[in-house]
Amino acid sequence: MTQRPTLTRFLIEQQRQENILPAELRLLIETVARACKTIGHAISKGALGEVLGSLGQENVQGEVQKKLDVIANELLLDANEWGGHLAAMASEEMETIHLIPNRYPKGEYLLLFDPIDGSSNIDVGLSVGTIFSVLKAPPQAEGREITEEDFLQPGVTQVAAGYAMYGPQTLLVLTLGTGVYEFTLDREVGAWRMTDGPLQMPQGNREFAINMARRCQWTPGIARYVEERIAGSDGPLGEDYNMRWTGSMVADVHRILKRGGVFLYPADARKAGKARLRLMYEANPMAMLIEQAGGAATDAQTRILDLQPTSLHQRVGLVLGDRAEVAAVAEVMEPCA
Ligand code: AHM
Ligand code: MG
Repeated sequence: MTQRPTLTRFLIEQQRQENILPAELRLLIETVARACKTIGHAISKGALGEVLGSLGQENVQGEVQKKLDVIANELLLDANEWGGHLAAMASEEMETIHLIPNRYPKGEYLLLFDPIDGSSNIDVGLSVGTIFSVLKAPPQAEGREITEEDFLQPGVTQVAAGYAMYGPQTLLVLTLGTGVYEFTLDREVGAWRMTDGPLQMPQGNREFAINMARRCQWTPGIARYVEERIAGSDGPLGEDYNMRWTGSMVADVHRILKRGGVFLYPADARKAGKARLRLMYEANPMAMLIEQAGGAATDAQTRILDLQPTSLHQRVGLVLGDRAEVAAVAEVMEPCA
């Protein structure tokens, strides 16, 4: 069997060849990857590890927290606090940012994460994931305490993004802005080994992912887009489309990276600003990965990575994947008022 490069080796080679990976960022990626290993281990124990079920409390988003949401959040905070690579962290599970305690050295990076994406799948044994995004603290923050505003940078400024997927295999998919690489956890030796990359998503696969039960939230444009596709070969497009929806964006995005297709979670047309997914730690990192793999990501009109965030937990409509399909969604949308 061929010996595939480990994540550590890949990172060291990136540091040497591309000169795009400062030592602090390498430490950050390795630390996140190590925490994801631990999270994956806890998830795989399931009921035996007494980690399933809810806590009976809500997070800042008003969502009931699963035990694993909190465990994974703590694991990521603990792993990243002391290494000296971070200035602060932010998470889907915390109301505001988490500063690095004064007893530890501070670095120049900001880490954002969704500790468990697809939480509703945890208790039924389906794939879930961890999504992360890395920004640099702005220069004006030097010498003072980091604030929430320092995090509000457009996605185009991300220096790294990725996700771990806890499914049939435990995977880590990563971009440092120089392509997308997939690593599979080799459980026997505890190492991440490269299994794909640089990854280019296939274009032209007629497969879309949308929660059809949210039909009442769609604009007429989104409804038309979906109706044309479910009409199949008898419809205006003359093509059969397939539909997949896992309830875990990580799993849907992973399928799209490997097999092609498009993912849609449009904003709720009935109320401005109402949407399901979060810009800073869901849409932005996934948009960076998808663009790096040759796809596109918009809020149905505007490129996700160009959006200027206005708050940490801001929600946004999201359409990502196949370039032609993302463009087709923009075409059926009504022009902005
Ligand atoms: P979460 O991070 O709280 O789990 O929420 C995000 C998830 C995505 O993974 C997924 O695409 C979406 O919510 C599923 O929403 P729905 O319940 O409408 O199917
Ligand atoms: Mg999520």
